[in-house]
This record gives sequence, C-alpha cells and structure tokens, in this order.
Amino acid sequence: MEQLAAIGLSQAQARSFEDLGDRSLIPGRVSAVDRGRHRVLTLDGEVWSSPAGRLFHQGDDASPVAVGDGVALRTDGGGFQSVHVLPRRTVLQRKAAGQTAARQVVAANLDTIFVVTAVGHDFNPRRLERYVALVREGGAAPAIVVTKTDLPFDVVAVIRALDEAAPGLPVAMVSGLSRHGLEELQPMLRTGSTVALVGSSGAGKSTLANALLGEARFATGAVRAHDERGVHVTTRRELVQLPSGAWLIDTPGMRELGLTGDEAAVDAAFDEITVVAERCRFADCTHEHEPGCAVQEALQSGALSPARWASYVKLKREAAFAARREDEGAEREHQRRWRAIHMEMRERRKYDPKQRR
Ligand SMILES: Nc1nc2c(ncn2[C@@H]2O[C@H](COP(=O)(O)OP(=O)(O)OP(=O)(O)O)[C@@H](O)[C@H]2O)c(=O)[nH]1
Ligand SMILES: [Mg+2]
Ligand SMILES: [Zn+2]
Repeated sequence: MEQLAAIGLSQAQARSFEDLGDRSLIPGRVSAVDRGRHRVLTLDGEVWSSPAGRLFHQGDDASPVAVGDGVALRTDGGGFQSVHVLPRRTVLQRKAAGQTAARQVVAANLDTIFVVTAVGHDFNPRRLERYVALVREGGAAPAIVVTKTDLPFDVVAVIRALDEAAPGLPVAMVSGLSRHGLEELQPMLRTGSTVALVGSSGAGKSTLANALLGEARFATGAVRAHDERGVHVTTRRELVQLPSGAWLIDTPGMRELGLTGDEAAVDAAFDEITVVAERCRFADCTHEHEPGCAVQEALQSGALSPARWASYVKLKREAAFAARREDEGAEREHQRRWRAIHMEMRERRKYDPKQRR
C-alpha cells in the first residue's frame, strides 16, 4: 500500500482502493485529461484510459474524471477503463459556463493552490479575491504567487494591495524567467503534496512550472502587447512530479471563474468584514440601512475598505445564487429519480403473479 505514494495517492486513497476488494483492479492517478479520455500514472508507467459509463451517473460533474484524481482501472488486456474515482480530499471547481448549475471540477486532491498573478496589467486585487474564494470553496489552501517581478513595478503598491485583498495568506514574489524567489515556494512543495497553478492566461504559470521542474516541459506563450493578456497557450491540465517530490498541476488560464455556491468560503476570504458584521445590532442585519450597523460605521470611519466591501457583496450574492440553483437542480434530480422508481414499481406490480387474481 505504501508504494502507492510513489504515484501520488494519499494513504486514505490507498485505503479506499484496498476497500474495493478487487484484486483485478489497477490503482492510478490521473495525470492529464483530454476530451473523452485521460492519462493515468500507474506503478507500471503511464497509460491512457477512458471513463466507465457508470461514472457519468455519479456526482454532478459533466466530466467525471479530473486531473489529480485517484482511480481504479480495469483492463481487458487491450485498453484501460477507469471504473472508480477514489474519494477526493479537495477539489478546484467552478461553475461551468452558461446558465446551468453544473460544476466543473478543474483538478482534484490538491494541498495548495498557487494563485499566480503577474505584475503589470494582470495584477487585479478584485480578481485575486475571487480566485481565493474559489480555492477555499474546494478545501485547498490558497497562496499568492506574484510573478514577472524582474519587470519594473511598484513594490510598495503591490504589497499594500495584497495586504488588503489577501490578508493572512502566504505571498511569494518570484520570476519564472530569472528564477528569483523560487525558494520561497519550497515550504509548500513538500514531497507527496500536490500544488496546482491557477491564474489568467499569460500570467506566467507554465513558465513558473518549467522553472520549478528545471526543464522546458510546458509550452509557454506570448502576451498581446497592448493589454498584456495571454493567448491561451496551455490547453489542458497536466500533473508532473517536481525534483522536490511534490506534484504540480499546470492549468490553462480560466476565463470564467463562477463560484459554486459556498457562502462560507466567501466569508472566510473576507474575515475582516465578518468580524465587524458580528457587532451589528441585529443578527440579520443586511448592512444597508439598519440602525446600529457596524459595517456601515466601519465603512464611514474608513476602518473597512469600500472596494473590499463591494467585492464581498458581489461574491456573496453570486455564491448565494449558485447555491439556490444547485438546490433547484438537486430537487429536480430527486423528483426525476422518484418518478422512475414509481414507474418501475408500477411495472413490477403489473407482472407480479401474486398481485394478479
Ligand atoms: N519578464 C517575464 N516574463 C515572463 C515571466 N513568466 C512568464 N513570462 C512571459 O509571459 C508569457 C506568458 O507566459 P506563460 O508561462 O505561457 O503563461 P501562462 O500563465 O502559462 O498562460 P496560459 O497557458 O495561456 O494560461 C511568455 O511570453 C513568458 O515568457 C517572468 O517571470 N518574467
Ligand atoms: Mg500555460
Ligand atoms: Zn450591519
């Protein structure tokens, strides 16, 4: 069982695999996901596998297998099929594009997520707040990595902005090109731990991944001159092992960062606000017009930042909306299942000889 750590499975996952009690199954960890199939790291090397049909009926995710997942494979000698996804410790997920409540699991079983942001046009405290809330929703620990620090920028302004947008979080200032500051990341890259890189296209995620790897494994791209935006060079999520023994997942820059409905995760990302709100006179204060509202007071006195407050209100509303949609979706699914059960029971009764007279 210990040897499963060699392919990045946790002890709990190794136990879940054992608990399946099927010696014909092969344990593995998903190292890349393509349309319709995924690459899996096994004790005997990497193989391509496809998800078993039944996996599509579990959970609420359109693609049932995510990079970083622990899986159990079955083989007929030719191809491989992933028949079980081992329980996930944490996830990085977002609301899929469009009006549906569907979640998309971007990656699974992460200890830390580096929210990568470049100095310059990419640096946007409000977007960082959104990333941090998204990371917290999935249970991993967020850390901020400011990259491209070899370019000229206002250090004091960046640090001040981070103190406000990401209070209490680890922050590292690095350059993927010159490799300065990488040692600051090492404490979070322990053997066996898994770290994912997220951030907008062009932020420098793949360049950082290559710097940590010590080889040019990932393709890196250009940014448009006028707004410094990337051109979406990375197109798939991929897991690699670093020389330190940690696992690293590079992801493509995400355009949409919809929260999935965990309001507590938003609160956790804005705890200076929730602390103040506890002092409001009314427990159900909306912080809009109530007398004795500690939030309004703090905004007027300057103790709370109006930008943080606006950001908090926006993310909170979005999470509440997503949660409601999820509930509605779950309710519809529940009704659908029961309709099927009732129909099944009616059919059975029709043909049950005991019921016939
Ligand atoms: N000056 C400087 N340029 C960098 C640094 N890191 C990345 N770049 C440049 O920024 C551009 C984009 O880098 P990538 O690593 O491809 O960015 P990415 O975040 O992986 O982008 P996507 O894969 O599109 O999501 C490339 O031209 C890199 O050379 C850095 O630390 N300093
Ligand atoms: Mg990339
Ligand atoms: Zn209030």
